[in-house]
Amino acid sequence: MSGRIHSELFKSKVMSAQDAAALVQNGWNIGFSGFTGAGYPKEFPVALADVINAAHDRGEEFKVGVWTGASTAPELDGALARTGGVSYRAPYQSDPDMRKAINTGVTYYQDIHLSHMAPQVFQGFLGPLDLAVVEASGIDADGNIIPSSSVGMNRTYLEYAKHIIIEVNEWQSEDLFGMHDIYYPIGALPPRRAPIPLINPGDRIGDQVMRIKSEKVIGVIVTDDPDRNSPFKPLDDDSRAIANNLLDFLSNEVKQGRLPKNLLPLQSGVGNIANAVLAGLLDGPFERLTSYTEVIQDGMVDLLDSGKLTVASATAFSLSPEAAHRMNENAAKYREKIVLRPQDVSNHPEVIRRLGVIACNGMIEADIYGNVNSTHVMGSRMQNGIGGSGDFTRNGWISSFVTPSTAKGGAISCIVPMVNHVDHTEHDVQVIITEQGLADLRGLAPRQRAQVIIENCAHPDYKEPLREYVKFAATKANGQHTPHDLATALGWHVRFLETGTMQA
Ligand code: 0RQ
Repeated sequence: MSGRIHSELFKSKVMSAQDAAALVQNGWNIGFSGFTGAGYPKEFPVALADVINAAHDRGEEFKVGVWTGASTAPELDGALARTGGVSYRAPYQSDPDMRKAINTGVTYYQDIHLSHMAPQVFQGFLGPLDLAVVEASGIDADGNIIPSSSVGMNRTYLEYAKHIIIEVNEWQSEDLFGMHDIYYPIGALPPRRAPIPLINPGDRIGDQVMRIKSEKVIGVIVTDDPDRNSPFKPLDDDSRAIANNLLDFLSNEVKQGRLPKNLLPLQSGVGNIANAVLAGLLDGPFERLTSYTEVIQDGMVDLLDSGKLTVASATAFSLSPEAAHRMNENAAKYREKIVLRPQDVSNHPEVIRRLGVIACNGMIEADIYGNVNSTHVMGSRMQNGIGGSGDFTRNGWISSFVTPSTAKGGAISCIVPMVNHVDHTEHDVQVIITEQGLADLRGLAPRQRAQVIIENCAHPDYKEPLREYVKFAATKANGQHTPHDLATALGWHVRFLETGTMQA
């Protein structure tokens, strides 16, 4: 029996993952914990995949809807996607097998802003939730859940679901207790919604544990499995150049008096470039930094260790194995400086706007007028999803996007005449950064933006073709505000699909 379960009632509900999975019925919607590979249930989804496969082998239909906080791991998204039994998936994923299920048309995917997921569930927009399966680092004597390495959608799913299964994971540090801040009033519906009383990134405004109705709990599973902690790639020259361009820009903002010396709360997306930006901050001139973001990755933990970052607010970790080990060993120390919140608080538009968050996210491509595509490859294929990038971009003090100027060995320009899908419109995007340079779009009209984006950000191989497009579009366009030649605007993508390169 696990020493992490302090409630007698819940001790009596311990069962195997297989027995728990056998309780699921065809057609159920299941809300799983998990955000960027942290705090997702590890054994139940694999057991559920076996149940689905066995039903399919018998020739029976068995499909489930899969709701999460954000991306999970091969044991959850991967295992379930491979069954072909996921009918619906929301809101963010990055698993190769789930991506395949979506792009082959097996799974319907709804790419919802992460801050919208909880309100949409409570508003009833996504239908009923039959089951919540949530990882915990423990259950206290009163039957409350002590969260693990992510909070994400857990509070919402535990409240909204008809049934609950808890995975108590002994791999997670017990010292995570006290790191979480579960703010309940945010679940209220209009007209009972009230302002969120969060003034500084590190403020604690809620509970340390999540309350549940014990009668809804149909099973408790005990596990001892690590999170999906992927190592970061070593920093390459492009990532370093992109990071330096952003840091120079921020230094100049301080010089111009538009930002205080310790900047404003930072949000940084996931991935290697974001980590390079954080590494750059470690060597940079800024002190007493704060962060109001959704994921805490290695670079942020290093910044906390160095004392350059005083506090980090997020909803989850996204750590390398080495940093996860460090976190597990030292959670009691880190919980003084780290707050993990539900994703509808970490990503709340009003809070982000009021705190003045500096947003920096990755993108697939941008067009010459400043529209950004974060999600689609060549018009139709889903990569990951919008995640929290929209929450932070529209509401940030400064909203920036980073990408290498080319992809696939130079066959693709990440600066194109027209994006093949728009996630972030020209109205929201203020700064675009590649290894070539930085385009500051603030105060510029579309035709002015085209000039700085092409000259500062495009790869030398694509600069002249982009300049030619601008000239040609001006002769064909039916207006000179955002001149386009609709017949050729997506021609570069078409050429890539037909020939394997955007180069003429
Ligand atoms: O393809 O996987 O086949 O190698 O796209 O590109 O360069 O590895 O970049 O991992 O930083 O991801 C936008 C996807 C960038 C990410 C995106 C191909 C490229 C590669 C991945 P391969 P990289 P990254 C916080 C905020 C949305 C969510 C978000 C993302 C693959 O940043 O998901 O911001 N953002 N959330 O070759 C065709 C192009 C391409 C291209 C790159 N122009 N055309 N393919 N690729 N550029 C986190 C959360 O919200 C949880």
